[in-house]
Amino acid sequence: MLLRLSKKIRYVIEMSSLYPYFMKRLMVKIRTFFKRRPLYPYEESYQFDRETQEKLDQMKDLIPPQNRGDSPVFQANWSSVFERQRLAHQVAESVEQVIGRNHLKGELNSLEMLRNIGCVLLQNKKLSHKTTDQILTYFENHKVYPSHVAHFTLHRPMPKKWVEEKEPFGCYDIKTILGAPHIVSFLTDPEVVGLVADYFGCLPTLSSLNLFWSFVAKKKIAQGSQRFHRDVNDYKTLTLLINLTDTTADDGAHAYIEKSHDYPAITEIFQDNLNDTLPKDLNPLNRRLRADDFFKLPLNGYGFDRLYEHFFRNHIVKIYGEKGTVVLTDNYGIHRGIPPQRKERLLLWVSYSLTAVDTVSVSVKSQQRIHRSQIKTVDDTAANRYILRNIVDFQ
Ligand SMILES: O=C(O)CCC(=O)C(=O)O
Ligand SMILES: [Fe+2]
Repeated sequence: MLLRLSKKIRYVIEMSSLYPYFMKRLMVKIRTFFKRRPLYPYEESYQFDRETQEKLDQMKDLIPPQNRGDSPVFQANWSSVFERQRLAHQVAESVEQVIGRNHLKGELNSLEMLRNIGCVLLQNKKLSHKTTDQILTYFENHKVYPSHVAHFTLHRPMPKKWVEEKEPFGCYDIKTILGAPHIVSFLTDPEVVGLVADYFGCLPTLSSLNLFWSFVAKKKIAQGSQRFHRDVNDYKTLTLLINLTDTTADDGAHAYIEKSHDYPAITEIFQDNLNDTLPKDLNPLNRRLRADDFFKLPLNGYGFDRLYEHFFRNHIVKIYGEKGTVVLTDNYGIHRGIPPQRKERLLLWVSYSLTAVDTVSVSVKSQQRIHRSQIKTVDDTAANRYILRNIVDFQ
């Protein structure tokens, strides 16, 4: 009884640096509940070009709404990692049946690496310094939202120097991101999309696009997504992380627990005997932990950093590198951003999933897309219209 109480108290304390993060989300929910207008450019609901809409309608006949990430009743609370895997297969098969794969093919070594480890450095996709510098200059001249993603902001965008004094993160909305040079064409890179499609077993949907600053940590405390967690947006997700500033281990690295992305992989690194030395107050259950328990932790796995360190210390990799470095990760695997100590970091993320839309999953209005007439570098193909439908209006 006493132990249980002490565990709860410990968890509450452990979570304290996450309260501002959860508080902001709660405030956004309250705003939405009271029908306050979003503070970012938005659309009431996405309308798609006719061909894409027809395909989505066919998918509706094959996939029940609770398994479709673009439906408000989508259930991301699968009962186990095995259930998630089973649903992933089912949904991918249906998407494949409707959309096909368009002969896209990824590189085999990278696919192996993704499957075995959960993340891979895409060396041949590295952006040149000239490209990253042009992108950086563009963003330095735009105001930022004092938020980690634009649709969770509680304020309108403001000058970066104001935001960096007070906030751990600052970000841009989709319209601003896509207005930057070079970014759009990267999103439909056939090798990257092919790799994602091979991993999923179907053509992906671009489900989330974000570009944000991680500012130098004020009190050296990890905030929000700088604590270990899983991203649980769909039955399968992959995220491209593209550094737009130079990063080092202490300045802008992303930490990933190798092999934590699926069950067969985690069993390769899970050591039962580490239960023997696990401090009692770190154990969330009253029994020895098993590998599959690491997929069932509450709050998307937030708040268990010391538990992960105990079991997986030797498998936490820090991913960093020169500006332009591109990494593809299965972000269901346990990961975090490391709070920068001396130098801020600008990171572009591009998430692909089976059917999910990130704003639908958090019940806020979708960010405004860019119109196809504003992007000259992307081919107007059926595949591109489907993949990019949440960020580009092809009507
Ligand atoms: O900042 C990072 O490297 C990770 C961000 C992240 O995990 C998230 O936003 O969910
Ligand atoms: Fe994350």
